Amino acid sequence: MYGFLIAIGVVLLVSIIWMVYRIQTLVSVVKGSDKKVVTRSNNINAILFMLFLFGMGAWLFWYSIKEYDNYQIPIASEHGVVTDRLFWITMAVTGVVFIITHILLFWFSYKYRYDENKRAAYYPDNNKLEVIWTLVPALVLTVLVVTGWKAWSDITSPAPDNAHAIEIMGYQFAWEIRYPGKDNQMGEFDYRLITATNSRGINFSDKNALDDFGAQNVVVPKGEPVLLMIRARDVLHSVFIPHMRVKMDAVPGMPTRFWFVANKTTAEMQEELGNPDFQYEIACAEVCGSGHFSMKKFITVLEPDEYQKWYNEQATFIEQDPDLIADLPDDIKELAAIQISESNK
Ligand SMILES: [Cu+2]
Repeated sequence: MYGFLIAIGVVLLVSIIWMVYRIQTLVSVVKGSDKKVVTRSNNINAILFMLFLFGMGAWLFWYSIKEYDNYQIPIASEHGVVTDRLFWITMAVTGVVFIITHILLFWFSYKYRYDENKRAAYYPDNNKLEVIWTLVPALVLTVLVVTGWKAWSDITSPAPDNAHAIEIMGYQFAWEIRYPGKDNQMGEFDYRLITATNSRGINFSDKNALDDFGAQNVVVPKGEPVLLMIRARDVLHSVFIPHMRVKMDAVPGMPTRFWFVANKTTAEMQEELGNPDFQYEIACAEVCGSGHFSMKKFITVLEPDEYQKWYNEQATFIEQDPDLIADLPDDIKELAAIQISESNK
């Protein structure tokens, strides 16, 4: 509310200043001294253009250098190398064009400001020039878009058959993680089944759900494909794993996915960074409400054999809370009992 009032105040203040300026100009027009005023305000504006060019330019360079390390965090996934290369190529191409065009934009505004003694040259068109400045950007953009599209379709294409499926569901304000259990088949879900004890809405009458289990944090094996099955329970969220260069929206009612191969274990990254406390982080990259900041999880990358060991040690949802299937038909309960006794062997 205060922000809104302050914004209105600023708008009013700016319009008052502008009105005063207009009145001054009108007065000088009436007095017949308007030419001088116009020349002076043109000169002031021309100088402001140059000040802006150098001021903003210097700030931009300073900021880019200061924050450079944040653009360069170590990569821990296979496709991350491709994504980063694309990012820097695009940055270089658009950066060079941005710098040249902005220097020209501000420099021309300064150099060609109003001058009584100058006459503009009549130069209506130049077909050759127009063809060049249409074709060159079109070609460059086509190359950028096609390579970007290829990288994108590699990421979003169906995951390999041997991929480890992991479900990550966003809600206000946390993530819930689910593994498909020994059968590697994720059980169905339905939002109508969500209760206080079944927060993910898992459909336990689907036999694939009987061995599903939850986890506090995401654990994945190194060097093997991982498929993130992403969904949201309430509003838009976004799964962001900076070191893996993974980012995908979590959309209510429209599951999304992202598959990747992590290629450095947490232990290896801790060694590389010289930081024994380092953990890969998962953050929510969609401002999803007042508790957005708390949507933080860790993702641990283990060697495949360590991962298998961890995987086999997890207790299923039903083992932890047998009431989940209390109202279901007897054959489901029997199946669940058989699975539990097998896993305890
Ligand atoms: Cu969120």
